[in-house]
Amino acid sequence: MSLTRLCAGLVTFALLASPATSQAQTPSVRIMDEPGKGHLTILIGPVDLPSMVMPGEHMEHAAHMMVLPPVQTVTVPIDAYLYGFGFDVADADGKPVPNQVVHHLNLIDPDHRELFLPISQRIGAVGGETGNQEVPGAIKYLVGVPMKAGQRVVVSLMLHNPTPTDYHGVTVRYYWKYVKGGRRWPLFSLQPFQLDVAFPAGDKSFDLPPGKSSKSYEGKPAVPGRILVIGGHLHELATSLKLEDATTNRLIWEGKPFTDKDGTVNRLPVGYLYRKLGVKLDTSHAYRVTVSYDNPGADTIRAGGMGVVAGVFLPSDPWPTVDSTDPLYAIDRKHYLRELNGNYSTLLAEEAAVANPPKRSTNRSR
Ligand SMILES: [Cu+2]
Repeated sequence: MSLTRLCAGLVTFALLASPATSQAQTPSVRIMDEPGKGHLTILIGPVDLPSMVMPGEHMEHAAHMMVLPPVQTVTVPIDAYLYGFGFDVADADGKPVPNQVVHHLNLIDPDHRELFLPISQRIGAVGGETGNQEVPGAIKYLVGVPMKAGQRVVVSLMLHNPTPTDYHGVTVRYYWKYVKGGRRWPLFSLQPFQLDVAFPAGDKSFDLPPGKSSKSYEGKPAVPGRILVIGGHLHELATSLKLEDATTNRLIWEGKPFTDKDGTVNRLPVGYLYRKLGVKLDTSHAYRVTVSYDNPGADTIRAGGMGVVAGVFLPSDPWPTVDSTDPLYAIDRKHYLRELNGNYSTLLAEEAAVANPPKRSTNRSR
């Protein structure tokens, strides 16, 4: 069994285990400005990562070694426009650690909404297969994602170690490349967006039945504008990820996963749509993300699937603020803070149980 598929299967297990690990070290999350490099850097660690690979043993036995540093919120120190990102991992001695130890890193802005849903905005996500990316060429001097000093960012990281080597004192360093705010340029403020087949809330992984299957989610954008850059994330055995205008049945983008020259599976091409001035989104239309899988085995792969389109959007209206009293906002926030676990229907059931606790029998002495 391949590591990628296995690790995907471990996600749900790890989320249910609380606390995930007993660490001798206390990992922290901090953000810092590195003006010399033009980097706004988020550091998470240190964390010990013993190898999950045990000779002659089945990998499932190592599931408890999924490492979840606590979810923390940091405050952006400067006004900046972001035009790219990257990440690397180092051990206690500063030696490089393979990027594949990062299972998922999610960066969430709790004060701005998503394009297609009234939930917190996803402003960054990487996994071991994600390369470093930036807006190419001179475009970065024309566009950027605005960040304001004082803005909050929620940082959620899941680590594992599918390599045969133990790593100690591991720190993950995620950095945004930026140009300073307060200039005449960038001229255009961009917004990141995601449309996930497992929206509106809850765990983003789902089971893969044998054979061909697909999963979709549809939403309407809150503001009109243009998609300039589009890509996404999926898991092994995926055959396609696409975004369509569901109102007109027009295909906007389709990505077919490929294996790159380094042998990394599940890479998706990134579409730079600005060459045709982007793809226009209309608030009266619904847009649909669909991921397709083909599982050649006889068994369902638990939590083996994932499918999310992510991109950069040029809104033509001001970006709407969040309504923190919206029930969907609240339930999504509890999920990313790991206060609630499970898929959307599980979350709804848990919320209902809290609101209407089952009546206790009267003859029980408590
Ligand atoms: Cu995934």
